[in-house]
Amino acid sequence: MSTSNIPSVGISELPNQIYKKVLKNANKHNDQVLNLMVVGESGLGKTTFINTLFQTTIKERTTHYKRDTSDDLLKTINTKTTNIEITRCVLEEKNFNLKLNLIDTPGYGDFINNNKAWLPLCDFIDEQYDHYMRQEQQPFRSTKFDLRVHAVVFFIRPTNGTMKPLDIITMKELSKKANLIPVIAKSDTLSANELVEFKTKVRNCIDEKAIRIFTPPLFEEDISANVDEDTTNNNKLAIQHAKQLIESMPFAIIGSEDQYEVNGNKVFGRQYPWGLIEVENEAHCDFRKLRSLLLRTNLLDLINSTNEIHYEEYRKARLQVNDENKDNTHGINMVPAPVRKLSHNPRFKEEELALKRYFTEQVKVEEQRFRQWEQNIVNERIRLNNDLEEEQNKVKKLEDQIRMLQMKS
Ligand SMILES: Nc1nc2c(ncn2[C@@H]2O[C@H](COP(=O)(O)OP(=O)(O)O)[C@@H](O)[C@H]2O)c(=O)[nH]1
Ligand SMILES: [Mg+2]
Repeated sequence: MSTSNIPSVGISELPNQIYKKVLKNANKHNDQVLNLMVVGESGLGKTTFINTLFQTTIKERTTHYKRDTSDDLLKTINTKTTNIEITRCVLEEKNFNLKLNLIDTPGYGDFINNNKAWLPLCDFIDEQYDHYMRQEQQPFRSTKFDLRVHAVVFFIRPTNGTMKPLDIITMKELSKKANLIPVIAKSDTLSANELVEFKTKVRNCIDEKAIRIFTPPLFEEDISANVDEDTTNNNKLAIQHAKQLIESMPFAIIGSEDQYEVNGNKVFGRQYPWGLIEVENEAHCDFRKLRSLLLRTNLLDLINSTNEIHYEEYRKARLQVNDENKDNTHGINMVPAPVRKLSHNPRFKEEELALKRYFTEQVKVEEQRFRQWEQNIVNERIRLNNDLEEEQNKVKKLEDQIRMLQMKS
């Protein structure tokens, strides 16, 4: 990947105060980690979005690894995946290091029975809280592995109609556990008017169903604080930017890994017979706004609210359960492992069905083989009986001959 024309994402261009806050926070924990999860039906451009985010943001991709939740036997029976795939990279700017973990979740909504399709996703988020909580209980805990999901970018199918019930309920469930950021996927497939209409529909639906989405905080009280003029102006700019972000939600996004030349500059975009749609052009889509929210202006809000609200809620709930079970723990206050709910996973359900079918067929084949074998034995017995009868007849004949001979002599 060429890195020469990648613009700086601008962590160091943050309003001064926020930049200092980010730096302070980062130094405290050495590096800052941001874990982003993408969720949505197949084909809505999640993988493309991750790659676009990399290519427009990241200077160097360090590692790539997969966390595969399937086991080999099941994979040979059903190759369709609801895996969790994690791509890691480090974003470096000045003295600031941001470790970015992008969590892709292919397979959501792909099944015939999508009942509770959100559960594997919620389970993954809970597992990370649980893992972090266990590390907090260790006596030596200076460096912690942290894969708590700081934001879930939820991809909504662009339509003229309404949102899918499965998406509504999944958004609702995810929003109880993490910062949810809904986006309208492939927004280039809607006309400008359709997009405005659909955005309104999605916003109304979010209000109606009381889905708690992440909203950039305004910090208006900072304006009235007794600070110098520069800081006040910076704060005003930050509030203005936050208001713009809120007005544009849910962000209409476009992903592309193809570059085109515009006025001598290479830009990512999608080429149509009637023109080029540019990923990073604010007049064409909200990709820049989303990237700014995630990696720039609201990076710290996402991290802090995950820690202070979502993780805290999980921790409290877990400790409460633990308190109720205290009598059984012999005074040791360890966190019990969460109950695994694999049977809710539609992928496992379908694999279970496939396994059952496979075993039923195998049993049939074996039964058939056994019957054939039984028949062979019966046939063999009949043959042996016949042989025996024949031999007995022969013996009888010989005995008769002997008797005849004896009588003659
Ligand atoms: N029109 C349009 N197509 C897109 C966009 N993003 C991705 N695609 C295309 O949609 C297809 C599926 O994308 P992919 O990223 O694999 O989707 P995923 O299954 O959600 O990971 C690919 O052919 C992409 O090139 C977009 O913003 N607009
Ligand atoms: Mg994909």
